[in-house]
Amino acid sequence: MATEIIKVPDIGGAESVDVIEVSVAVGDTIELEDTLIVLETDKASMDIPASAAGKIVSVSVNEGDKVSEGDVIVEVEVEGSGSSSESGSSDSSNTSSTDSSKSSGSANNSDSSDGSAGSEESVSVPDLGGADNVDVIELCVAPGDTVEEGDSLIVLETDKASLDVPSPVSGEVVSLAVSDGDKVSQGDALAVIRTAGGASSSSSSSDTESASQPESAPSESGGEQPMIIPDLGGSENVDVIEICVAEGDEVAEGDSLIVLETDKASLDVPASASGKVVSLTVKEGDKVSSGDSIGTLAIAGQAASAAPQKSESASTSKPAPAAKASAPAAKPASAPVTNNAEPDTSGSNVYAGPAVRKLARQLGVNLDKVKGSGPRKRLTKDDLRSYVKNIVKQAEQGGGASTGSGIPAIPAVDFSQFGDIELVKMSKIKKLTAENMVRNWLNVPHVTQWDDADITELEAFRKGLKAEAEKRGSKLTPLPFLLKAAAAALRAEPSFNVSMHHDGEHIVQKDYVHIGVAVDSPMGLVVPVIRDVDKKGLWELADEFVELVNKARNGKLMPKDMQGGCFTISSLGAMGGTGFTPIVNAPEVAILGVSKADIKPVWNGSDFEPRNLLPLSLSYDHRAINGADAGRFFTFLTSVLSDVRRLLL
Ligand code: CAO
Repeated sequence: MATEIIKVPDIGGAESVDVIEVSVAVGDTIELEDTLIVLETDKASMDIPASAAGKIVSVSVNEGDKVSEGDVIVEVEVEGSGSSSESGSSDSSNTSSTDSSKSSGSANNSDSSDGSAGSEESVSVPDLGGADNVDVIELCVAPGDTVEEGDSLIVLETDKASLDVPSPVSGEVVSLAVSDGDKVSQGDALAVIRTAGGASSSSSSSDTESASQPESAPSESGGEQPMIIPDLGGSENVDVIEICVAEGDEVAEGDSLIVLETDKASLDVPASASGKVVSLTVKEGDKVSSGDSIGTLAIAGQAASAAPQKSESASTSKPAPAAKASAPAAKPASAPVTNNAEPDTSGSNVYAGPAVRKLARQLGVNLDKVKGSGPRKRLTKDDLRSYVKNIVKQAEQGGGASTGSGIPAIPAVDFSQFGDIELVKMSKIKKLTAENMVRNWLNVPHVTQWDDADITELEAFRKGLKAEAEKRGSKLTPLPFLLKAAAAALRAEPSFNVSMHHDGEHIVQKDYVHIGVAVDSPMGLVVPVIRDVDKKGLWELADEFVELVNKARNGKLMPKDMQGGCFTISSLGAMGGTGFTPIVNAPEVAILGVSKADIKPVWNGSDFEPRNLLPLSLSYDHRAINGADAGRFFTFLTSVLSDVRRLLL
């Protein structure tokens, strides 16, 4: 049977890396690139993908193990292709190879100082991440050109990437040692640049004295050096998912500058030296590649940046800062990810694999807020899921952590510490009501006005109809009168018979008058709607209302019975109270609260007269309705209730 052993590939030189997740088990069928295990160093977590498809025969690692390049991960039974083979370790090419030893490759570069006057710098090809014989596809400068530090000298192209090689110094190009179409490797002579003086004075002077002094790093020019993305193992256009520093920040060597994320790994890019961030040219969401500059670092002391080249005391050539190469010889201000064992001091101490980070970004979750349940508090997808589930649940309950408005959550309280309690399940209607109330309360800028309607005559009229009502089998409470009066007021003051259009640009003016009435049912508060109230008589309204109330209390209301309202009446008159502020039932723009009518003395100009006063409160959406409109509406409403004959007008 054909089997294949998959080993830990090149993990950038890191040794004994923690296995934090084993994603497969014996018997699993895997596809090419499926994640086998997840590794985590101090600075990066990375998925190790399958380099073969098939059925897992054995798994050689467990969660918590430590592995290095070449260790066996799994054995896979593959279809076809005869004998057993191995993959991973040395032949794997999809992980980073941030081998800092490559950075000293400038030594064999010949001294191209031509002995002419002035400070001349010999520039050599920097570390190309291990690539050799790379095509020169463009010459960006010619002898006689003036270049600034960082300007491209040439463009190289491998089969994986094209990369600019920037000038390490400012000055005049004296000569170019390469031509278009040449092939170059690390350390090859590239150009001679006559510096303008000052900036590279230390190295320039050494040049003229032909190799008697060690080369100085470019950072010594003014103490600033670019922060360069190290070798990303061939990955290009990698997402910047986090910026850990800001301009002006002091960083210590090893501090995270930014966090990157590829499909397979998330990794911190640490500072290669201590200093102050002078400029930062990337932002979250940008894409970067190996060698890209992400800003400038003012070095605190210069020893560190000069260090990599000191050993090459015979050389006066200056390798260009590795724009797209790994672990550049000029030691830019970002170091290879896996070469730094410094603790993360960036404050982003979240341990999460790339898949978890990706999911978090898709869900808009701030990982800092999620508690990790894995080793070293590492976040798992389950942690993320339960965090999101919890938030959604609380939001659905109305008063929870997230109302979508950024309002802080009401903290959870263990009430049992104060006495006996019982948890009673909320009905669906109660939960929906809570949700609607929060939504309406937060979305609608409420204004509430109060007034009393003198219903002395109305009540006399209503009581006079009692016998007739009984005969008809009807129940005539004040509510049908309120419905009729509200319908008339909506017609008289159409600014109340509107909704805000969702485009934020329009008002929807309605030419129908459907009114909802809040009904207290055993399941919770429901609002059945009576249609065309303005076209119906009192008896019809009374009967229809009773029918709807019965349906509501028996749980028989259909969704259509509760839709299309233009205005709502909420009556607590039968229960008592002198006033309350009803919440607008959006997308309606107003609601009438009805409290308990009572006989009160009213001054008639010469005497106090006992009158039956009905306390009313009118809440409205101030986006749609102005106070003056509300005043007119309310005055009309109370006058109609005071003299129902006006309904005939
Ligand atoms: N003042 C004094 N008495 C009143 C009154 C008022 N405002 N409103 C009603 N009454 C009287 C009625 O006339 C009736 O007495 P009679 O039988 O002697 O005529 C008695 O109170 C009981 O009325 P009712 O409750 O049977 O009927 P209703 O039409 O007044 O109300 C309903 C029906 C469904 C609106 C009411 O029962 C209800 O469920 N209200 C709850 C509304 C609610 O919870 N709103 C949310 C508040 S927060 O927004």
